[in-house]
Order: sequence, then structure tokens, then C-alpha cells
Amino acid sequence: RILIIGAAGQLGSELTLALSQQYGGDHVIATDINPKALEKFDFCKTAVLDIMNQDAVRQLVKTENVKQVYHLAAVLSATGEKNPLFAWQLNMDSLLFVLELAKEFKMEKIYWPSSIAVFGPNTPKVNTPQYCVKEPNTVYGISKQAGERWCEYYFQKFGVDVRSLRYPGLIGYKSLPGGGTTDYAVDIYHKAIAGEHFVSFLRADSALPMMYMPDAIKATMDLMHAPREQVKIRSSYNLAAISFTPREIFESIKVHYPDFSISYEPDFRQAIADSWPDSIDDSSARADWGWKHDYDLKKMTADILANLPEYMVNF
Ligand code: VAH
Repeated sequence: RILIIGAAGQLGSELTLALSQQYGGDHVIATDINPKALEKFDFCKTAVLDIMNQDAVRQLVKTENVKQVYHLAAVLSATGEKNPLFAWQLNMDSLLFVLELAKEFKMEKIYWPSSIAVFGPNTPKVNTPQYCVKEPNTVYGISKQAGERWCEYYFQKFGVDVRSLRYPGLIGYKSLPGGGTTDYAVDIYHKAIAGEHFVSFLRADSALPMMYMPDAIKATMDLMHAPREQVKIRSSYNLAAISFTPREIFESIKVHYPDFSISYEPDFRQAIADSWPDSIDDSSARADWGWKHDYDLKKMTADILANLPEYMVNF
């Protein structure tokens, strides 16, 4: 069976759906610390699980004969800066524990998301290469950088088949983000549909690498289905689709909502965004396992605005 940890999060909600569609709901166990958030998963098995409760996780792995783990639970960049030591402990201890379990139970595959947050202020900002200087200055970024080192270590030393992607900001309409610096790019659609003014917590010209959720799900499934020998990078793959600024996403929405208005009030998240690249070179992912994105900003905005109005009732 496939165990999803942090299934109720922004990525987890959509990946749980995709994995259940791919493998059948009774092969997927969606777990999260939040019991209420699990109620929406009526298409697969669910269990309340605190990833920090190692006995409970081990027990579930045994009783459910878990062969794959998608470990998606983490404290994101903005929240992490408010609780540095908790963020480090949750993000790191949980990953190390999952890697140990994978080794002990000889699991087939592990998925763990990294992020463009591994890059820091002195990383080349345009077309950031797969290999480059990485001095992240957020706890979240530090935990992702350290996590990548541990993933590669467990692959090289113990043969654990753990795979990872450095996601850009992820944007979808089926789940709400929590505590990220790129969350403005989800909230802006909700405000447009609600007919409300939007206040951006980043500057108008603050470009960030971003990706529509269907592309992120496709990349994750493609990576996990690739033959083992094709996955040459065992730290984490750069992954890219689009890059845009708050002004550009606003303009793409204004085409559909002419009365929509925006103002810019940068807060502490501006410094986090400024430490990250403007765009990413993902040529390794394209070469090793055939990655290519489908959605540009115009196509993403059209798809979200076509689907979010009726989907909003779920929030
Ligand atoms: C965050 N959404 O903002 C996450 C992501 C690249 C951004 O890691 O923290």
C-alpha cells in the first residue's frame, strides 16, 4: 500500500486524489494530523497520524503493509520563520524517521518534496542551475537542503529508492495553501471571484518560479514511475514551468474580471521571496525522465477561473 503523510495539505490533497485514481483507493492510506481535514477523502483509506509519533507510524507501516511513502508533511517558509526550532524538528526528524523505516522495511519507493527554497541570496537568480551555491536563509530552506543531503545519503549508503523534486510555488484550486511565501498566487484568484480588492504581500515586480498543480502532479507521477536507473539525481531535481510577478498574474486575471483591483503591501515574506531565484533551469529533469510542463500563466488562469467558482463550496 501507499502511505501519504500530510495528505490534507495543499500538495497532499491533490496527490492523494491522483494516487487513488492511479492505484485504486484501497491501495492508498491518506493520513494527516487533522482528523476533520481527512473527511474529504471518501475515495481511499484514511487514518489520523502525527508523523512525530514514531510508534504510531511504525505500527501503521506494519499493519497496512506499506511499500511506498509520500512524505508531504512540513512547516513551510513563512510559518517556519515564526517557529524556527519546531519547523526544523518537524521537517528533519520526520524525514530521517521515514528514511530509516524505508531501509528497515525494505520499502519500494519514497517520495519527499524539496523546494526552490534550497536556493539562497547568493545563488544565480536567473535560470538557476541544478548544481550551484545554495545558502538558504530560511529554516524551511535549510531543512530542505539538509533533507536533500539525507535522501542522497540513504540512496547511496543503503539503496533506499527515495526521489525528490524542488517544486516552485504551487498553485491549484482544489486545496488551500498554508504558511507559504507563494500563497498569494492562490489567494488572488479567490479574491477576484469574490469581487474583492486584492492586497499583495509581495512587491509588484517580485518574480518567482511557479507551477500549476496539474503540472506538479504530472511531474511527481512521472518521476515516481521512471525506471530506477533513469533517476540519476538523488538529492532533488530542479523543476520549472512558469515564472511571474504579482503584477503579471493580476493582469492575467483582469482580462476575465475587468473590475478587479490590486495594491501592494510587502511584509516579512518579501525578504524570503527576494532570497529565491527568479527562474529555474530544469534541463536535468527534462533529459533524465522526459519532464515538460503543459500550463503557462494564461492557460492556468483560464482553467482556475473556470473551475474555482463551483469548487469554492468545498472550503
Ligand atoms: C512556500 N509554497 O512558499 C512553498 C514553496 C517555493 C515555495 O516551497 O514555502
